[in-house]
Amino acid sequence: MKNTGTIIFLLAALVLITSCGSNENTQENKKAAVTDTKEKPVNAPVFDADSAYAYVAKQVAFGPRLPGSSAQTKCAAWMESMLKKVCDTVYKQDVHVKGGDGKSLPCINLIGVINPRATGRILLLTHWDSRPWADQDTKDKDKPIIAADDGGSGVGVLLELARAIKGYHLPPSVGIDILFTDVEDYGKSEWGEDSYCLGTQYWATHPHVAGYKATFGILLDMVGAHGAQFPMEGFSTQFAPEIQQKVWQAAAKAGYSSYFPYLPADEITDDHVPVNKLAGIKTIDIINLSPDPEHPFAPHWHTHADVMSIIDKGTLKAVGQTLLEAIYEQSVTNN
Ligand code: AHN
Ligand code: ZN
Repeated sequence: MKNTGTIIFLLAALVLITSCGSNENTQENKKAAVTDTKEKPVNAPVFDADSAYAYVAKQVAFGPRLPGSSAQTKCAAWMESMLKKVCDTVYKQDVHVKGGDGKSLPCINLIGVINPRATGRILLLTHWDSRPWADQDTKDKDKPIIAADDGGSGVGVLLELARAIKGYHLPPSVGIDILFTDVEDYGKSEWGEDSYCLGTQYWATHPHVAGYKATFGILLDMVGAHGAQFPMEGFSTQFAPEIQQKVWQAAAKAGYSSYFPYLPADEITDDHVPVNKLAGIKTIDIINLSPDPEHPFAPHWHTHADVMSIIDKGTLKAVGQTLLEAIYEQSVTNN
């Protein structure tokens, strides 16, 4: 017994001495190891453009998503069910907004939240409604457009992005909020700039969570067309130049500089304006623009040519992969 006790004592002393002697080193090693994990970039997941394309097709199949239509309620129910599969919490704002013509318009905003407790948050938004008029077309100007690109493409990209994140380890310090905003395109220039973006104006003054803030926001608008170009939209450069730089760098890193040229472009009154001005969240717009200030939008814009055949998987991929790159890059710098 005595011998055993002595042996145990000697062993314990040995362990103590050894650990004391190497204490500093061990601490340093630990620190180095932790720093290594923090600084090691988490590779972004792969964006599946086939899946994004299928989501756009599904949305378009509901028909024009006009305020008060059954396509509006059916499409909203589908988007809500899709968000519920890949987000931790889903909020629905089922309200009425006032159109430029004075009409009371049903408006459904959906918000999907990933990692709700994270204080560093990225807001990703896009409108999902269809323009009720094809005013840029030569015929059937008073009929609604299908809006595959201008209303469908952003939803397809963001649903697929959320699905990709769900199957991958997004660090818990990064939160993602996906806002599908309604009644963006019920505007006319003669009614004033404020006649656009009604759903976002509502959300920016009545956020899904009181006092909601995000670190920054990214708006997607017309991100699916063949031959799309995303130069640096002017209001984004004014409101959030550092976010614009970050996203364009992410595009370059992902290999999509040909879609995201470092070129200044027109200022577009779009959903990012109320998010910046009313919600106070630095937000940029990724929007298909031509360098010609006389004709800033693509030829299919607000015409009956805005249908599935205009959608290109290569464009969806460029935008989706760039966003994933920017998000997972953020997760490195956030820590
Ligand atoms: C204006 O035409 C003033 N703004 C463009 C906003 C918009 C409409 N984006 C898509 N459709
Ligand atoms: Zn539009």
